[in-house]
Amino acid sequence: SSGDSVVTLLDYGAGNVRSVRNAIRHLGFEIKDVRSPQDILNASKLIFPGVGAFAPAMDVLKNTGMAEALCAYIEKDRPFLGICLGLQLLFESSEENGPVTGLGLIPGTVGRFDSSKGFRVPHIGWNALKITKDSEILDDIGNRHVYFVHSYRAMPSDENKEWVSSTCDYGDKFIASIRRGNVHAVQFHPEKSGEVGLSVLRRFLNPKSSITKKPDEGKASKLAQRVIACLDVRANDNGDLVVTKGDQYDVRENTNENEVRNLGKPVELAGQYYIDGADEVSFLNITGFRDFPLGDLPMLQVLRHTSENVFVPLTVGGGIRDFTDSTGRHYSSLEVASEYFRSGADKISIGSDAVYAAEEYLKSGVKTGKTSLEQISRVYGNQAVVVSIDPRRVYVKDPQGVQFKTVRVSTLGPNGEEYAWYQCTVSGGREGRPIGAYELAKAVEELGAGEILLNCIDCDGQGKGFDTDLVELISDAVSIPVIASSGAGSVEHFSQVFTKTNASAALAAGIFHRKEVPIRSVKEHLLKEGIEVRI
Ligand code: 1PR
Repeated sequence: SSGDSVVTLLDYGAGNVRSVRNAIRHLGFEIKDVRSPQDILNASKLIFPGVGAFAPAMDVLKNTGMAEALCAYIEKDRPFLGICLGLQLLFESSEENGPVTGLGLIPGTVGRFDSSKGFRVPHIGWNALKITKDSEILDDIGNRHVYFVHSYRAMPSDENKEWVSSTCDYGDKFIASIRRGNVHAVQFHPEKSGEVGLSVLRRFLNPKSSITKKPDEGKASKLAQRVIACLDVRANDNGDLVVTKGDQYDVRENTNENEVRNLGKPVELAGQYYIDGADEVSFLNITGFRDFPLGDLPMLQVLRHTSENVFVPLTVGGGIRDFTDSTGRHYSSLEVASEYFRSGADKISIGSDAVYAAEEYLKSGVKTGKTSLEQISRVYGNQAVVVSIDPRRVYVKDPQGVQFKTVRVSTLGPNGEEYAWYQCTVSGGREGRPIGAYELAKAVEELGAGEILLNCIDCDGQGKGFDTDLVELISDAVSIPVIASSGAGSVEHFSQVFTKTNASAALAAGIFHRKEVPIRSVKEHLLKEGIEVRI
């Protein structure tokens, strides 16, 4: 094959680089995988999408001789693009479980974001950049947002300023990209940054064909509020996977047949939402609590196909737990999650199993390290682990004596109750558990959740707006991002939840599936209301 259309990919097997592969192929390039240090030295273009944690990545690079080859390749000014950890590893050291020594090509230490400044860590979401020098690959970015997901960052200094090509503001003004000659690295994820991200990759892969123009300097922005499209997926009675949508979690039609409501095909709808400007797409395998997902190969197929054309983050949930099949073969929740990641998920979300884990943890006060939540976040990082909460409102007359955190509700209960607590449920809302959403949220944050998807059974499918009492309660209780879900019926509901609460994202399903409110209208409305969004 002609050298020009081949790009060499350094994948040391620590996680999901499927989306990077998909993006490269989408742009018409072939991928050659690095098998030996020599492959690095022979590359004509090298992409290094670092995944996982700093220390294990450095260990692999050193033990395989690839660290030396990488340094030699970069010192010769050969075309290089590092992504995320692939940027951080170029620095002298990192504080991540460290200090740990890095490749030492760029002066500086990679440190953790300081969550005490009131900024949620991990930094997840869309920001614009401040371009500080001509870096060619960023020429199409201008004021547009790109997608970040990380807890550690490198900071600009006098020592490394010749490298820094853009910065981003998130509590700290950190390094968003570096460039020296043919050597580039970005902290954000071009493979997950929509069309803008693809343009970054295209300019790296194909520098000659890029028209040079004076780059727009951009302006660093606040973190954009995300709008997420959610697809509840399950097999219908014919065994076909369909996008369905419940009414307070009841997904069956009110007909004699009582069939599962069918709102479309998962891959098609996800592709449409990407084009329409969704900042993320979530799939929830809503019968995963009873059907084993690895027996449910169509769901993995859905992820594989979706990730070929959807270049924003994908989350998948449902059925992530330990499982023993009918032949006695045991699958750990980590294996289930790994299969989801390998198939194209960027994040997994855990529902029922996180409730049991939180109950245990609150009872014993001990982190066993064995729960699915802990295991998956240890291996893939907490930014890859979402906990999905399915609470139901329980009104009370008097908060005194209620053992769960109550809120004063903005709309009185059916018997004039002024207070409520939010009871967590498992198995798709079928069973209430002795734990509140507030208690659960705090516990799962400690156990390693990186984000909370906050549903509300009372509001689901009602189109009357988000439960802002609940969203306020939870988003103020934790320092990880909270996604408000359930009840969106109009564009105003989105601005309400963002102005009344500290939600980082808002998710909707029904209004998008029924084409009642397009994603674009939601974004335009938020923009008009002065709320930062990615357009
Ligand atoms: O318990 O780990 O197997 O995960 C099961 C997952 O499936 C959980 O994330 C749970 O929320 C979800 N789930 C289970 N049953 C249902 C159901 O509807 N019968 N769906 C279900 C949850 C809520 C949202 C919905 C929003 C927005 N659905 O996904 O998309 O409420 O809807 P709206 O905008 O139309 O109001 P496990």
